[in-house]
Amino acid sequence: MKVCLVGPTNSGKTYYATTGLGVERTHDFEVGKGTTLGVNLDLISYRGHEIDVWDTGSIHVGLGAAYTKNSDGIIWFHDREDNPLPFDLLHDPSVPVVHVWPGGDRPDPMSLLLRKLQNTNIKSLL
Ligand SMILES: Nc1nc2c(ncn2[C@@H]2O[C@H](COP(=O)(O)OP(=O)(O)O)[C@@H](O)[C@H]2O)c(=O)[nH]1
Ligand SMILES: [Mg+2]
Repeated sequence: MKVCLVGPTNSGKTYYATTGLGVERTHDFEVGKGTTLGVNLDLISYRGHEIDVWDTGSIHVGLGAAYTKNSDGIIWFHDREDNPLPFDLLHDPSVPVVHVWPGGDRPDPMSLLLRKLQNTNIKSLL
């Protein structure tokens, strides 16, 4: 399954990908040391799901919107000013999006996304 992290620069995408998921990682991308170039890819095993995490860049966008194609889910990080995304999302409107707002306690966005995906799949079977 493919999950894309999108949002303006410094909204916490790479921080979440590197430290927020609480899973073993296949790579270590540097967080807080400059900006993501294009995209960071990581395959994680998360609560029994194999997930390709696409942590997109927001200054050096590279292929930008094209990274979001064929995502199963999107996690959209917002900053305090709620700056716009660096590129338009190219995703099917039926693909679930979880929004992450700065500060405070929040439920883990990846588990929220998995729950949304499960609900969508159940509905499609009914
Ligand atoms: N303590 C803490 N620092 C964060 C959090 N999210 C982002 N940061 C810090 O904010 C800066 C930018 O985060 P980063 O993940 O690189 O932003 P990106 O541009 O969206 O990938 C880094 O210095 C992070 O350490 C968070 O939830 N908690
Ligand atoms: Mg980044």
